[in-house]
Parts: sequence; structure tokens; C-alpha cells
Amino acid sequence: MKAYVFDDIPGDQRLPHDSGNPISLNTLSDLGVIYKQIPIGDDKKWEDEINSFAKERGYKNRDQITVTREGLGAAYEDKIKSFFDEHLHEDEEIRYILGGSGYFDVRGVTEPYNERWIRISLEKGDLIVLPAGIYHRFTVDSNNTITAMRLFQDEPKWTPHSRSAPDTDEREARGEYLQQVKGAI
Ligand code: KMT
Ligand code: NI
Repeated sequence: MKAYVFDDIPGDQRLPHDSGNPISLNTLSDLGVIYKQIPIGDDKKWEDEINSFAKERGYKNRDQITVTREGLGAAYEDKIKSFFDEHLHEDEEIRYILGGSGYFDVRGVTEPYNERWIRISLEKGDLIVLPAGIYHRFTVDSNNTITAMRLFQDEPKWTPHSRSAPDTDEREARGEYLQQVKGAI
């Protein structure tokens, strides 16, 4: 895992876009983002860890997604563009990377990161929890492949709400999120 301020230079979303300004775990935690490493070894210890983490946080459902050009064929470019649309969810979102790599970008909300993208680079064994109401987006990196476990609390709170929709800023989850992160500072 590595986190840094996105450089905001237009171009391929899959490139690193590293501005050279690193972001600490503390800054991520101020945004309500939790990072955890659960190494994937030959034994099944990681599965026990995932199971207990999921249970602790009240997760009932999960699935596995593989994003590859081979697997998605002609739909690939459209699919990765859709993941890159800035959105929020009304529940928190957990991703655990089983293979490959990619970037989750989260929006800063307080200075000096207000409205800046913070890019979080994830690879095998990395787990991230994005809180309800945080604006974020995802992309594969230039390796063009990732396999991730997606953990869900409940449908339909899982639905992505695009920032471009007129009511998204007004959603309860957004208000509560802002109150939590701004109140904590
Ligand atoms: C998301 O939240 O955008 C996704 O599920 C993308 C694939 S998970 C690495
Ligand atoms: Ni999402």
C-alpha cells in the first residue's frame, strides 16, 4: 500500500499520477479510511482473519470480482471507466485484494486536501474500508488486472450514487460522513 496526492494531470487513469506528496495512515484515518494488511499465505489463516473482520463489522455477504481485459473483452474499457466515476455508497465498502493491483482514489474534505484526490495503491493482501458517504473511484493500474473480494453489509445500500447526480450531495450518508470527519478535527 502506498498513498499520495493525485497529480490531477489529465491522462490515462491507470498511470500512477503521483504528485510526490505522500499521505500517511493518520491522514487516511482522519478521512475514515481504514487500511489493513492480511498477507495471503499457503495456509488459510487469512480466511479466518477476513471472516472475523467481516463478522465484527456486521457483514453478511461477499463476492469475488476479477477485472481483466481477457475476461471482459470489448466491455473492458467501458467497465473500467464506470468504476472511475466518482460516487458514494450509503454503507461502507470493503475490498480485499486477492491478486493483481489497482488504485482507489478518495476525496479529501479538509485543508490542505480539500477536494484533492488521494490515491491509494493496493496489491495482493491489502484490505481497505471506505466509510459510507465518502466520494471515491477505482481503477486498475497499468498491469490491467485485479481480483478482489467485495464484502457487503446489505443490499441495496450498496448502490453507487454518482457525484454527477443532482441529489447525491444531499444524501443522508454524505451529511453524516461530513459531520464525522469535520467534527473529528
Ligand atoms: C468498486 O468499488 O469500484 C469496485 O468494486 C471495483 C472493483 S473492486 C477492486
Ligand atoms: Ni464504490
